[in-house]
Amino acid sequence: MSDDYGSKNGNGGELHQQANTEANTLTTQQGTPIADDQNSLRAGPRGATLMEDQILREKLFHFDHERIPERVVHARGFGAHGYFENYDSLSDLTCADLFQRKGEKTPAFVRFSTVAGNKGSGDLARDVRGFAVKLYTQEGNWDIVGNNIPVFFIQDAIKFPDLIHSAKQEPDRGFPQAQTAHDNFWDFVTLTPESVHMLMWTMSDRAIPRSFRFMEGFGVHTFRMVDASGKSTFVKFHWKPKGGLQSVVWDEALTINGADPDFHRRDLWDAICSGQYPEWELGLQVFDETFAEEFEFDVLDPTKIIPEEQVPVRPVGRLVLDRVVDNFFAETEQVAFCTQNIVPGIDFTDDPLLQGRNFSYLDTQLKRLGGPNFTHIPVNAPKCPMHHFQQDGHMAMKNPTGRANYEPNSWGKEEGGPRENPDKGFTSYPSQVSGDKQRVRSETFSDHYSQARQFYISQTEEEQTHIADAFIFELSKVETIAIRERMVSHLLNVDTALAQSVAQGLGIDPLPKAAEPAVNPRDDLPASDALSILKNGPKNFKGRKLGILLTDGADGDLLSSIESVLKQEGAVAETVAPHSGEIKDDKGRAVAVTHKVDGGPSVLFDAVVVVPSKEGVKTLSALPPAQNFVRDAFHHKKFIGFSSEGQTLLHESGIAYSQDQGCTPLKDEASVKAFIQQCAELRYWARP
Ligand code: HDE
Repeated sequence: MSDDYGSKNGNGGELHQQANTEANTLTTQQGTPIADDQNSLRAGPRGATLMEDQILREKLFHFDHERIPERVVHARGFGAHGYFENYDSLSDLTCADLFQRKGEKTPAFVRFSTVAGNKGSGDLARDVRGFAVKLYTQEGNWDIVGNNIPVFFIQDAIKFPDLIHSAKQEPDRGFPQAQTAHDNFWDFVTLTPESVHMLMWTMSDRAIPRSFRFMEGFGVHTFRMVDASGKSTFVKFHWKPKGGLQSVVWDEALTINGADPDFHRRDLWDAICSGQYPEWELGLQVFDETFAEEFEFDVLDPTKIIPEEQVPVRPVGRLVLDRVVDNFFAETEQVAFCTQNIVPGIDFTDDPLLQGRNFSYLDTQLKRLGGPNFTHIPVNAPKCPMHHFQQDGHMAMKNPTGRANYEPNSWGKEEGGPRENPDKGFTSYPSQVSGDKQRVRSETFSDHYSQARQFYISQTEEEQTHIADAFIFELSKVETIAIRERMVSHLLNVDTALAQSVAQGLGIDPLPKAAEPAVNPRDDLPASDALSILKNGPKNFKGRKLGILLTDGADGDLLSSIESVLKQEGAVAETVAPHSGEIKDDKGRAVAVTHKVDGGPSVLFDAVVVVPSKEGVKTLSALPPAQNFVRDAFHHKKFIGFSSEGQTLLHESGIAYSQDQGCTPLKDEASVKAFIQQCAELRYWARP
């Protein structure tokens, strides 16, 4: 590691650097060259270590302080750099600088995360995903700190610590980790009916995305856009993945967490490193005060959506992630998102959750990053000019020069430093504020079930089954029967069939009485296709991964066809074989093996093909992991392609492939092409 702070401050560091980098010599933090980094200083070869060893002490001191507190929520995350490209001028809506010019690119840093798990937890937990975007605009950093689900569990910030305490590991035993399948969570949410809508989302496949690349992002709250004349419009932010939506199924999630707990971070890293830059479109739902007043629900209530059928999403630009981090700690761990980081042209609303967040994020950065100068860390520093009189504090890296550190001052234009700018500067939208000071929840926030029902009826049958299964799984881990019953009593206000199937799965008989609603739920809200994942899947196999199970002597022509079709499609493949290293195909060509079969289960892939040799298939058929590879793929409704030799493995594994339209024989390039086209559907849902 080289340290160039000295040279930046112009205090003579350049000279030292020269001396040390010339020889590439290992040094202490103070720059002293180190002669021996293998042995500490001892009194004789077998004697005690000497306190005098300043090199040992410095090294251990630094090591002992490597950790900073992990985020209290969203601890597990992964970030990448990219840019936002504006499609067209939005000056009719906002004076925000980044939206003024067509084609303008604004640098961005994005961090995806789970919420409940600790930093080292698995990526495939059933959980909300954070989708936090920092836009380094020319008029300051704008953070859209959103999630992959457009609503939240609670309506008021004062309940956030309770929600998170209940979701995280229980305080006496310290488990379970990274999951909500336990009594405390379900106790809290069933006593908090405003959570019911969000629970429908977290029990859906939205909470087990296949990849960060294939999930939506939402700003959740209603924000304002303000134009140059001061006119304000309400707006909700949406990030729509160009590659379409995709989730795994629960059984896959369980296995992936063991086979590759870093599945999501590896996926993002691999995609960017191979030049397949993930992309999202930023969409706006724009509406005015009149719509807000007429809408069935309160637009300040973060447990509600505005259906896209009512207010269409207008695409305004694209977000592209094209650069991985150089250093995980420096960037992903130290990045500090703050909801209150907005820019001229963007403003808050009175959403009570957003108001609480605006206090909380700055506060948390002080705790995590240890001082008020976290904007000096490169990933947090604005990329536009900055001039202010804030000074000193821990780790101050960018220190003002000159005499003036206050204003007003009379030191003249040059020496006196920056001045406020009423024309360009941020001005809050002058919304009317009045009311009695009181602790109260607006009655317009009290319908907790109608949109939960709307979400449910918008799902395909398959997705509805997954929701019921997820409720059953989670509640089956809840030991207190009364809590399970309480959840069913809420579901009775959402959809009777859903409540019945959950009750049946839990062995609850008779059904409890429906929970007493604050206001009667409506059953006239129409289904919205935008709420289903399966109705918004990809149109091709681009960016997806094929698993190729093969052996020595595999059909080289078929392998070449697979390779070329995947390349045309923009998809990738990994190979799985009985041994590591490489295999030789029947043309003698060496093919690198990505996974030995017991370390490469089919859950890691979007579709699979089986291409062994005649001899090789005997080996595979005798290997339980190879049998599981195809059995799991079949059970998870994946598309399976197979050569004539590969068919034997399907047969030996007891798979009913012959009548199954999702199992396709591969002979030549044309059949491979047809197979990959079929794979765009991602799963053969018709499989019983
Ligand atoms: Fe957060 N949230 N949050 N949150 N949140 C944090 O900030 C908080 C909420 C979200 O990748 C913390 O830097 C309160 C909603 C994301 O670094 C903390 C409330 C939404 C991230 C915090 C909420 C989010 C955070 C923890 C209720 C979706 C990760 C560490 C009033 C719209 C950002 C940190 C990253 C992180 C507080 C509710 C999204 C403690 C008090 C709603 C994506 O400040």
